[in-house]
This record gives sequence, structure tokens and C-alpha cells, in this order.
Amino acid sequence: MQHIRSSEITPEHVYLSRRRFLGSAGALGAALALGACGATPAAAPATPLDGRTDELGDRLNSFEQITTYNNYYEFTTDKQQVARLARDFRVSPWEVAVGGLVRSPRVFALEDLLGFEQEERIYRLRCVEGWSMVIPWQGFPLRRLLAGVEPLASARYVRFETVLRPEEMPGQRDRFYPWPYVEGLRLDEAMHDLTLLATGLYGRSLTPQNGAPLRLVAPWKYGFKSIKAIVRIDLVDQMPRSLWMTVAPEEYGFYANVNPDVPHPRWSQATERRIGEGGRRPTLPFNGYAEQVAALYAGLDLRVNY
Ligand SMILES: Nc1nc2c(c(=O)[nH]1)N[C@H]1C(S)=C(S)[C@@H](COP(=O)(O)O)O[C@H]1N2
Ligand SMILES: [Mo]
Repeated sequence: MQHIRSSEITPEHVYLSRRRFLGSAGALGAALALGACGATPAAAPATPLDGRTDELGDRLNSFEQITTYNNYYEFTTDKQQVARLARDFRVSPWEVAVGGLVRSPRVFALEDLLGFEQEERIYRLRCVEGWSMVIPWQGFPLRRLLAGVEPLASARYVRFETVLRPEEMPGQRDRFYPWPYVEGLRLDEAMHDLTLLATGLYGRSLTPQNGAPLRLVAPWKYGFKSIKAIVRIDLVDQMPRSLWMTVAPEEYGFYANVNPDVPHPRWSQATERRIGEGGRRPTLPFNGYAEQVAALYAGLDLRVNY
């Protein structure tokens, strides 16, 4: 995911121990392209799967898998260390300021957010790095929050910001990244029924490593759009510039819709590795949600607007 820096080239002993988990030359190539991002979680302890499936018949990933293999650069770029480093992250009290081009700006306390009727949504999460999971979230549609603040007619985009707490988030002391993490959606994307503000998973409160206490989930987009630990939501008239657009604009565009036909400059997006499965499976346009969301992009060239 990250822009490759010489300081991040994988030490050989780590690389060699990862290499044993890689099945094929193709997987090896992908792992090299991804640096730290391509490794299979080493013998994750088996936990019972829930047994349920998403609407495509794919089984849920286990709670263990979902909470021990994470991307959260505020803590570390090592997916298997995020849970440990985030364990003591303070998620309460918490406030989210919602403002910008709205009639009724408002600061929501976490209790207010939990007051929105919570529902379960089983969504696939497809990381731009080429792995995926099926996750049972709880939360509520973002549009219900936005309706409450009354967006002005001039609002065209929504900008999200993660908390800035370098004293608790060691990765935020790395000056390479322009913290805080910022993401954005077009207003119509933000108002879409699939777009969720998640407060929990597997029937429990969200764990720190998964973005507690509040994170976005836009399941037809690459995982990096689904920003964690949100403290600000602003309605704006210009396309927000995300952290990833700042770091590597040719690699991570604003739209970031899952698209097997548009390769990342450094790897193919045609297939993905479902965590817990061997081999790779085809990646679906819009991550399998084309029926619901393709109309949002009518007339837009998805190769240009990647
Ligand atoms: N603030 C913040 N949000 C973030 C990230 C991050 O590094 N910081 N990583 C993103 C990426 S790349 C992915 S794939 C998902 C991973 O979510 P998960 O760890 O809950 O599976 O979170 C996204 N949200
Ligand atoms: Mo990701």
C-alpha cells in the first residue's frame, strides 16, 4: 500500500519466513510488489466460524481473522501487530464534529451515535493490496447522520478525518505521512444506502484495531476509503484530497471503486486472496455491489476516475 521507501525494504529473515507461506510464483511476485502487505497470517489460531454467509454464499471470516489482520497505519504498517499496539487506545469519551456546508452543525457524542438505530450488515472488504474478508458489521447508514445536519445545496462532497493522537498512535510519529488520515466521498455516494458508519462487528463493540469507536464502511470501494476512528465529518464543495492522494496520487485515486479491469500501477486487481482460503478468486466489479452502485458512475470514465 505505502509508497516504497528504502527504510521499509523487508529484512531478509522476515522475508524468508514469509516466503514459506506463499504458494506460487505469482503470489511471490505479488508479495514482493506489496512489501509487508502480502504475507499470509502465519497459522492464525483457529476460531469457530459463524457459519453464516454473505448474499453471494461466501462464509464470514472469523472474529479472530478480522481482529488480528488489520491495516491501520496510525499504529503500524505491520498488519499482525496492529491489534497489540491499539489495545489501550482510548475510545471513550469520543466526539464527532459534523459541519461544513450544513444548516445545523452538531457535535455528536458516542452515545448519540449509538442512539441511531443499529443494524447488521454483512459486507465484503476488498483491500487494494489484493486480499479480502467477509465481515458482519453493526452500524447505521451515514445518510441518517447527514440528514440530521441538513446539507446545504452547495455541498457536493463529504470529507472525513481520523483522530490525531501521536502520543497514543506510534505510526503518527512517522512524518512521512501527512496525518491526520483523511478520506472523502461524493455526496451521492455518502447518501447511498450501502454506506455505513460502523460501531461494532460480530455483535460486539468495534475493537480499536478495526476503527473504534466509529469508522466508515463503503464496501464497493477499496478498503482504504473506509476510514477509521472518525472525529470530523465536513460537507464541502470541492473534492477532498485524501491522505493517499497526497502520498501517491497515481496509485490511489479519489474514487477507488473496486475494479478488476484497472490494474494498480504495481500489480493486477483481477484476483484477490480471501483471508483463510488457499489460492486466489476473481475480483468482482464494484466488489460484487455493481447492481446497487454502478448507476452512480454513469457517464464517468472509470479508468480516468480511478
Ligand atoms: N485511519 C485509518 N483508516 C484506515 C486505514 C488506516 O491506515 N488508517 N487503513 C485502511 C485500509 S488500507 C483498509 S484495507 C481497512 C482495513 O480495515 P480492517 O483492519 O478493519 O480490516 O481500513 C482502512 N481504514
Ligand atoms: Mo487496504
